[in-house]
Amino acid sequence: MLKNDLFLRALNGETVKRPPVWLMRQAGRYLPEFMAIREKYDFFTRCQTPELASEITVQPIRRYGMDAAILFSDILVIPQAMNIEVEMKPNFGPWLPNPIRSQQDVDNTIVPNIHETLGYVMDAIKMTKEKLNDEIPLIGFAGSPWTILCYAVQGQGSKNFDKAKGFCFTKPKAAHEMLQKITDTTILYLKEKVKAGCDVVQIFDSWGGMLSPTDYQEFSWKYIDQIVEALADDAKVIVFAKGCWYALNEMSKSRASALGVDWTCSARNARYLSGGNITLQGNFDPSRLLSPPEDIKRMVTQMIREFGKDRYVVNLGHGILPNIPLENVSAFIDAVKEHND
Ligand code: 1CP
Repeated sequence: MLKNDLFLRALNGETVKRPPVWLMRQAGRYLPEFMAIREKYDFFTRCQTPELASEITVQPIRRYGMDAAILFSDILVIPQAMNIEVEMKPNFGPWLPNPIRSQQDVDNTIVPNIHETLGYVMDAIKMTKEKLNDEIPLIGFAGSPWTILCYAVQGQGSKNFDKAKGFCFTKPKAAHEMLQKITDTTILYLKEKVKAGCDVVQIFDSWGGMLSPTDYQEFSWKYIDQIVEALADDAKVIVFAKGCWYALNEMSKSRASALGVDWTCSARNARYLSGGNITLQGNFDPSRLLSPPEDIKRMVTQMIREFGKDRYVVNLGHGILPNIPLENVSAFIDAVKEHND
């Protein structure tokens, strides 16, 4: 039994005293204790060493006491396990030297044995659960198949993922085969993560908003929905699709326990589009954490009033930025914890 199960109760739609709070990308980036580890070990060493990954996961919890922890890892461990080389270049980001551009490239990828390729993630989960000592739930995550395909084809981050979109529109058969392979791998992976101890899983569709509403259904939602269906009996599933307010209605009919909302969609509109019954998560503008602490507190209170305290998880509308003052994060978390309407 978890000592603080507020997050799980909000995902269940139960009445709560205050909404739970955690921050997307809370592990890493802005914390000095993370930067100290980052100086000593390269990115994939941090991911692949359970002692380091579990330590980075609990760092923000020790400092701020969020209501959920998210495992330190990356969405790009999936293409890596599928036989696609992925490097993380300092001050540049992901770099995939041999991107997927043809049917032959798709054929060369594999749906891997999860224990052989990603066993280190399961070890990190087990070690993190020990460190968390049943205080709060642990979130495991994966990228959506579309968002993974974006990197696998583009070969790096991008403002528009033009090569990834071009691949889907000119070689749809190869693209769908690739998306299905990523989906199959992700289902196996997330099921193992739940078995290893994750209480909740979140699917990050960071680049879903690059697609038109029609293309979104074909190239992204169709595959996310397969993952949600496959996992729903095992764990609570949250779908965060940035820029995809237009899909909230369709998503609300799935077996997801909660839907993420970014800051371009109002609480009222998100509630309306999602039918009013499903738990929503979000949607503070990450840049708004640059505001003075008293402004942050006022805006958080306002945001909780707009979403309502029930069926709601307080979060940002995307990941926390690296340049946020530590006391501003405190103001955000404290405002939620002090909330009692
Ligand atoms: O050396 C470093 O520290 C590199 C920075 C870094 C970190 C800290 C990367 C490279 N990944 C991560 C960890 C990470 N990535 C987590 C761990 C938990 C946490 O930080 O709380 C998570 C949840 C992710 C997920 C992730 N990676 C997403 C989805 C969420 C989102 O922010 O949209 C995406 C798109 C990535 C790709 C990625 N990995 C790293 C970078 C710099 C990027 C983004 C590149 C781009 O902008 O395209």
